Amino acid sequence: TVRCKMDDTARVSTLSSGGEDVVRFPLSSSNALVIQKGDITKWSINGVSDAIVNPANERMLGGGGADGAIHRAAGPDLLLQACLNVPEVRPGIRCPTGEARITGGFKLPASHIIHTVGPIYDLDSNPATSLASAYRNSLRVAKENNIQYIAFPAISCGAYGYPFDEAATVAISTIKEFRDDLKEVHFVLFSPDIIYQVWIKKAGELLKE
Ligand code: AR6
Repeated sequence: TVRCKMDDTARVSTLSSGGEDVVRFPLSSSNALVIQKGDITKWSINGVSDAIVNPANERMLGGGGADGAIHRAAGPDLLLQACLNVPEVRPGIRCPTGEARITGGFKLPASHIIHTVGPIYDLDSNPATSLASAYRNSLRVAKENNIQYIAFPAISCGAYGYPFDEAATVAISTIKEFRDDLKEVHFVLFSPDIIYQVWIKKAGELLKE
């Protein structure tokens, strides 16, 4: 059920991706940004060319928040082994901040997981650049692997402390750059509810013609 009222820039539709309050923003004639509430571990469009993005840390071996939920839902042993197979670039580091790596989705409904690492807001000297890189590299890895549908959480907006409004600006303006490369880019936003409201408002502002 769609409970919120949107302005003319948004067309409301329900998708079979398990979320609530789904709002669709057309990016071009052939693709769209979709914003919804929900649990990203439940998301899938076709289970073949779809990927969820995991807001991981540089070790890439699991953690709390969405990362913990994704590892549990994918099958912890299977996903941990796949992550261990990702080569270290420095001792203990598999995915430096702003970069992205891909693994299978194992027991998840989505076929792939793209692991990326957002900035720790208070420790990064240029958090907006790092966050934009995390989105951009996730989208690039998706494209290289023929992913057509991708779902992001609000990277860095939990444990990593990124202010929601600033994060939404970076997220949505970076996705705009990729408008022709993927069929649909989704945001699946979990908690707190205000993140969803901030994302919808920002998409309305940034995606206006
Ligand atoms: N589906 C969608 N979004 C979720 C889910 C879910 N199942 N669970 C949480 N979120 P966080 P970060 C939201 O902390 O800030 C981990 O320990 C959450 O409410 O998961 O990038 C990693 O191992 C928040 O809005 O990621 C790293 O060490 C958003 O996802 C560190 O946390 C991001 O919160 C990464 O921190």
